Amino acid sequence: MTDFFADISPIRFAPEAEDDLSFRHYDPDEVVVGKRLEDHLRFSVAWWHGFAWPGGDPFGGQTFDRPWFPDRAGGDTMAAAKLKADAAFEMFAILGQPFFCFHDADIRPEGDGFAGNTANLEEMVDYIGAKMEAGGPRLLWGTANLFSHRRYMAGAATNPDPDVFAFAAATVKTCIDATHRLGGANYVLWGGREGYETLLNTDLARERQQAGRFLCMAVEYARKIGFEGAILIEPKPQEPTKHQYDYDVATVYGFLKDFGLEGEVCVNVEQGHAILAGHSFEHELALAASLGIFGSIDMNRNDYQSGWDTDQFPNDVPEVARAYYEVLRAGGFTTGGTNFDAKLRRQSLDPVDLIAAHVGAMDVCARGLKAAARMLEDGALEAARAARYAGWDGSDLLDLDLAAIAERVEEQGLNPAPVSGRQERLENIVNRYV
Ligand code: XLS
Ligand code: NI
Ligand code: NI
Repeated sequence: MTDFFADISPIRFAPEAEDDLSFRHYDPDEVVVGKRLEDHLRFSVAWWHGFAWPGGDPFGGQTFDRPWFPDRAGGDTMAAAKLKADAAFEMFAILGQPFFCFHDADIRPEGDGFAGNTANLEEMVDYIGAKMEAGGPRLLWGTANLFSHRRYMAGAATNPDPDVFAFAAATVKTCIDATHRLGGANYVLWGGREGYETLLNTDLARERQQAGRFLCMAVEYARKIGFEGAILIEPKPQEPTKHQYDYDVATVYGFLKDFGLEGEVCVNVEQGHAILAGHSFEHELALAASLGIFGSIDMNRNDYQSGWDTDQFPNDVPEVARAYYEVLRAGGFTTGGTNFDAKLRRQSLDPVDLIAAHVGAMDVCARGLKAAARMLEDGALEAARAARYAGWDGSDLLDLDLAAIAERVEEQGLNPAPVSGRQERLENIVNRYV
């Protein structure tokens, strides 16, 4: 037990409450299009931003004062990691969300090389596993941090040094093991530093081959040990390297096709990454669904003015509603969920800020999902879409060749008249619900 969240009681659904620590829109048991909200949204808390991030920015370091941070915990790094886990599970009990996510480096202290890291990870997996068995949330996904340590400064799988590739591959093995042991629903690989700063020192073709082989190895190993969860790539166009190899959903799909993994690996789409790539979140979700690779989401927004990954908690209901509309159209989550890969602003110092951030985000998502469900139930958007393409029903046009089409156009004297796209009317329909 810590006293970090000392006086904060479990958050309840209380739409009329006066305080800011109640859910006004998120009632886990409310049934929306045939499913409880909790089962639709599958909320997850990210260990790294909530408990490991010190509050730094490019101009200054740590602003948060957490008892498990090295400056307060003394030399016993394993005791500090356990204290951090205690606080995390105390927050989970307050929020009542069904899932969490972690990188190896979030939950275990840095060890002495690979063997030390692995021993620390295993000890922390036992510690966390016991808390999960005692009724804590489940693991949405695990992942490996292959980007913070200086050994990875030139990438992990795409590193010019094969020893770094080996260290990273061995580390991914331990992280898949950990995820499997904790019953994870997915395993995620985000590109980290898989990209480059300058072409002048980069063999792009070779690095891409290394990344492809690395991913094949991860998939083969996961299946070999009987891990049944989904394996997900998280696209991101830039940051930390200038050009990341997993730029966006379309790029990742091309990469998967190239290595024969399109049936094995899906995507974890992050809202902020979509924006960095110059897309909307809903575009990336719709594309992933249409390619059959939609897996899960990281629901954290970017500041539209900043041009970098600000990882803010969601607070824009119409934007969130448009995203969940695509999630619902795709049939909803199966193994995936809504992970808040979001961090506090660095001035939000108090433990209660962390709770309030998640409470607000869960409420925004609940409002968004309910609006999306009503839009879908209304049917007007889907009916308009179907009507727009109705001319294709029963058409054999795509089976013909150009000459046959030309003949037909002439024969039938085709002279198509333009039809309204009705965009404003459709936007007005959305506006009824958000
Ligand atoms: C970074 C990513 C990262 C992944 C997990 O921008 O969002 O946090 O979600 O490695
Ligand atoms: Ni991100
Ligand atoms: Ni993310």
